Amino acid sequence: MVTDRNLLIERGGYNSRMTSDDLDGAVVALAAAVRVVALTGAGVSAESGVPTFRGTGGLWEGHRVEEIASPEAWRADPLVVWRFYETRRRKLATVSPNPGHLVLARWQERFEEFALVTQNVDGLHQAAGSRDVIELHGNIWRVRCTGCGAERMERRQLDEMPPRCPRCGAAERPAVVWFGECLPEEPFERATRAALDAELLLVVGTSAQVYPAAGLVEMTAVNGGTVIEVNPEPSALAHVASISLRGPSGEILPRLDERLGEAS
Ligand code: BJW
Ligand code: ZN
Repeated sequence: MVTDRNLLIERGGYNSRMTSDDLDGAVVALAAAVRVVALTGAGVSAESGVPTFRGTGGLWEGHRVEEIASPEAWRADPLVVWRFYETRRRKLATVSPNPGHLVLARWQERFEEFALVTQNVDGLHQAAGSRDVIELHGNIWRVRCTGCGAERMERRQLDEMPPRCPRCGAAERPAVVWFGECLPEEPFERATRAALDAELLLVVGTSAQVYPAAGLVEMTAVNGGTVIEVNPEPSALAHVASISLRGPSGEILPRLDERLGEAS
């Protein structure tokens, strides 16, 4: 008989660090949960070919993300900032959701209450079919006028950088949240309520180094909710997790989903 433990041993690599007990525990916790929240980060898109911010490949032309995703960088040189974002946008235009995104999209049907909170700006959860995604750090496909504040979707390749507002002609910036900027109020409030109410919070593919998003994990834990981490590496909040599933989310989430299907 092929058991999870056989599979883990056979597959080696990341999965050899996850025991079948961890997976069993996660399945039991998920099967019993009514109010479930998933908080995702860049790692959930890694298997779609989207680079993460930190760790290997976390630099862009020698800049750390903190240096370029900031109002100071924008003030110093909007063109450098736009080149960074336009390079990412063009790359993102060629990628698709991976099995991890697809499972999270299916889970909006599986659980009575399911909230998907993401730090990602890539729109891949929506492309996978997730509705009502709570975007904490904005969306790379939206631009915001620095003059009148109007926002619009702009998916086309930019022939002028920075693009200009069709209403007032001022420079537009990416409608994303940079360091030192407040998170958009309504999504952050919704995420906070969901995290405080959650019986179970899955923390998927985030280093949990950036606040206030990472603070959501602590909110669930302090309120007595179960935290399950899905990440090949321990995040900064790994100690808060009751269960750690060490591996790529594009493999772990489908296995959890399959096991949940068998359990129901
Ligand atoms: C896999 C995988 C696979 C790999 N499967 N996993 C001290 C304490 C508390 C807060 C602060 C502080 N000092 C400064 C602050 C505030 C600051 C902050 O948190 N800084 C820290 C870095 C210290 N936060 C802010 O400024 C925020 N605003 C704020 O606090 O407002 C209040 C305020 C106002 C005024 C003054 C002061 C405070 C705003 C934060 C905005 C973050 N913006 C970015 C850019 C968005 C736009 C863009 O995309 O360009 O958001 S930065 C970047 O980091 C992006 C991400 O959403 C965010 C989080 O990164 P994430 O997703 O965790 O990615 P990585 O790369 O870090 O991790 C990837 C993970 O995936 C790893 O763990 C891998 O192992 C894993 N992985 N492959 C699953 N296959
Ligand atoms: Zn304008």
